[in-house]
This record gives sequence, structure tokens and C-alpha cells, in this order.
Amino acid sequence: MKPCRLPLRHLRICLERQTHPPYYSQPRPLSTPSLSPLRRFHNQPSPTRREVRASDCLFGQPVHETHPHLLKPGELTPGITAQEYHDRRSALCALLPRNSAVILRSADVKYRSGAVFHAFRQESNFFYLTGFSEPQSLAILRKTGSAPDDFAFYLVCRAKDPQAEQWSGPWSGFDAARNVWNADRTGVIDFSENVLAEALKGIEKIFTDAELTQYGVETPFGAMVKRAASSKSSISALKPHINSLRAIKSPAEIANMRRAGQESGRAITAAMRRSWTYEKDLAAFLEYQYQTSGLDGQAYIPVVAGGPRGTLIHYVQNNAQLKPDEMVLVDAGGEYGTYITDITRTWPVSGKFSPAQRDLYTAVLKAQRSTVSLCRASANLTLDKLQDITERSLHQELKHLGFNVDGKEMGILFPHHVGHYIGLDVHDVPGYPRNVPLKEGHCITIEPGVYVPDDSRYPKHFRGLAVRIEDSIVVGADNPLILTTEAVKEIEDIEALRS
Ligand SMILES: [Mn+2]
Repeated sequence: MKPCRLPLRHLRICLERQTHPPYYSQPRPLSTPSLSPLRRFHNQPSPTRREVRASDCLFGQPVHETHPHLLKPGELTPGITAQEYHDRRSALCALLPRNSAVILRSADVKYRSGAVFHAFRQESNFFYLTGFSEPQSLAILRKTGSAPDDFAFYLVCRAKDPQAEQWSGPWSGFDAARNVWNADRTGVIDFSENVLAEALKGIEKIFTDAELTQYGVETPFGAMVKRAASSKSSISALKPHINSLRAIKSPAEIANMRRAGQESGRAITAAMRRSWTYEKDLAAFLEYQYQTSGLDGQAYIPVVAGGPRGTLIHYVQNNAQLKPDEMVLVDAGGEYGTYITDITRTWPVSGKFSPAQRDLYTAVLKAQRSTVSLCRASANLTLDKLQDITERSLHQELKHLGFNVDGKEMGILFPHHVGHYIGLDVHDVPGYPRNVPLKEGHCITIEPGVYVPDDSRYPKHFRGLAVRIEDSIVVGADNPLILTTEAVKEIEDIEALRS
């Protein structure tokens, strides 16, 4: 089948793109008429001088030509090259049978209230396979043969529209979908049914997680897929196939997560150096640090919880006053190239631990350190086994401190799981099980915590205290790689920051 050669051709275009000035300012040395976008957009011959609209020179997201300070040549998103995106599509297709197709829908713009929208965030699987960050887009992979490149990549998106873009800001258009994002076929989202019909012709198996029905009723998109697909084609979930790919990170993904972990860790250590009166100010400081250190921004709404609010696992109001004799629990992290980091640190607001704070903190830190040391493939453990091991070591530590840890007490004092996978999502590859033996390239958190209710069942001096310590970790063959080591966690180091 011919389509198998197309991705390589387009990758060549992409590589060629690196060595030229912005492609929109120069006729491409290639024959396809679509490679001269300005001509196409304005439907006019190419004069030597012409007016160029800002939207024609901009894309819906940074590309190397417009944002060389963010993207190196060859990268479609920070740290991730066009080649890697192609390889991901190829790896997914290799897992699927012949005559199958993958359909991915982009995320929608989400509204906070009325016309006020949230910052757009692409659907994670769509992003993982395309690097294309626009709403109103459709990605289709059509696998036709069994060789690694026997598939065609369709990217359907909005057509350029200078009038509309004057209001909304620029988007990329389908010429860029082909020339920058390396689609073999493109189309306009308003006519996606035609593209779907072409892409699904002769296809026997469709893999998609798009919502084809809602409350048992077919959605408009579901109806469209049904019309476009052959009547004998079956539809199954895409998730299990893509999850196994996403769960193991490439060196480039790990480098992005390391950068997110390093800068976020530095931000948290910088926060520990200062004294804070309000949770809100501490939260704002961290976000400012992420932004100005080159990260995209915060990966999730942080927990900045003073004193007993730390016992509320997902406290995110972050609007109370911090008291000098209490600890503050901060669960916060930035993201880079859409890869997140997840860190929790707990430290005394005054900079100096009280004896009770020190004892409880030491108990959690011991458990955390010993579990982190097991994050290696050679230990042949799963996240669930790490949970059991951590719970046992916390049980021992708390017993030494005089806690009654019989019966269901551990479920109250340590109510959550010790860790989760991380990556593009904070709880990454949703649906990927925790009973998989950890292998090289799995990225996880290790985050034991102890939350002591203000209850007479517990030793008096520990009541209302909360400690969680969390690092982001890459599982190595024989050693863990801690991505967040810049966030200090030893008692001596924390206290030394303000002495
Ligand atoms: Mn976490």
C-alpha cells in the first residue's frame, strides 16, 4: 500500500523545515501547491510584495519558527520531536490488527462561567500521538498493512480564517497540519464526515474512546462514525492499547519530567527559606516561580494547608492564615511540555520543628525513603506491593511513637495509596493498573502520609498534625531516579534554610 511511505516523506519535510527560514515566508522547494500557504489562504498568485496578516504568520501553539526560545529545530512540543510523535503513532499501529483505525477527538474548550473560558488543554491521548494542541480537531490513524509504517495519519482541524482569528487569536490551519504536524491527509473540521468516510473505508476494527453514546443515546459524533464506517466494522476501546505505551516513558519524556521536577523542587525549597503568613501568598509564590523558571505553569491546583487543614487530603482553598507553631503541608508541582511533576513537602511555619512535629515527620520520612529505594525493576514490585510495604513500615514507626495501630487505625492514619503513575496526567494513564510489576521507565510518585485526627484515641501531642512527603520518581533497572531531589526533605536541611 502506498500510504506506508507518506509519513517518512512528511518527516523529511519537517526536517527540511529546520534548515529554512519560516516556511510561510518562502516558497517551498516541493511540488505540492498546498505548500505555499499564503497563496492558498488568499487564493491569489504569489506576488513579490504582499500584505501579510499576523494570523498567517502565527500558529495555534508555539512552533520552532515563531518561538525558537521554546522549541528546538525538529521539536513539535518542548523536548519532543516530530520523529518521536511519528514513532508513537507507529508503535500504536503495531499493536493493532490489520485494517483497523484509531479515532481521537480533541478536547473542547471548557467554560468557567458564561463566556469566560479555561486555558485550553488537549486531550492527553490526542496530544501524545499528535503534539497538536487545538480544539475542534480530529486525528485518525488508518492501518492498512503489517509493516511498521503501513498506516496513514489524518489530522482534521479548523481552516485558517483571518477574520475569526482576529478575535480569537491564531490557529494553525490544515496546511500546517500537513507541513508542521506531518499529517498524510488533512481536512476541515466542518467536513469531517467526508474525511472519516475516506479514512474508514474497508476498515474492520475501530479503536476509539470518543463518546459515541451518552446515557445510552447515540451522540452526534457517534452517529457520524456509524454513517462513515462500514456496517461490519466493530468498535472497541483504545485506552488499553495506548496505556501500555504511555506508561513507559521515553528518554525525552523523562527529561521533560526531570526539568519540571527540578524547577518545582527549587521553587519549594525557595518557599521554605521564607516565612509565610498566608497560605495564599505561598501558593502564589510557587506559581510565579514555575512560570519564571521556564515551566508552563502549575500542573494542578496545589494544596497549601496550614496546621490541621493538612489532614484534609485535597484541601485547595488555600486562603487561611498560617500560625508559627504549626506545620504547612504543600502538595504542588509545575509542568513542562505538558509533562507534570508531583511533589509534597511538609515543614514548620517557624522554620524549626517542635519535638512532636519532628517525631511524626521522621516516621514518615523513614517510610518514604525506604519505599523510594525499592523503585527499581530489580525489586520486581508493583505499586500495590509498595503500598503494603509502606503501610507496614508506617505501622512500625507509629507504634514506636505510642499510637494504637490495631484494627482499622492504619486506614484512618494513612488513608490513601502510596503512589500513582505520572506523566502527561497527574494521575497518569487513567485505567492503567497498580498491580503491574514496575519496569524501567515507569514514572511514579511515592507519597506516604500520616494524618492524625483531633481525637482522644491518639497521643495528645500528635493530634491535628499532618505530614506527607512525596517525590516523583523514574523506575530504573537497579536504582530509582528521583526527579524532585531539589525539594529538600531532611530535617537538618529544612531547618538550615532559615538559620
Ligand atoms: Mn501525588
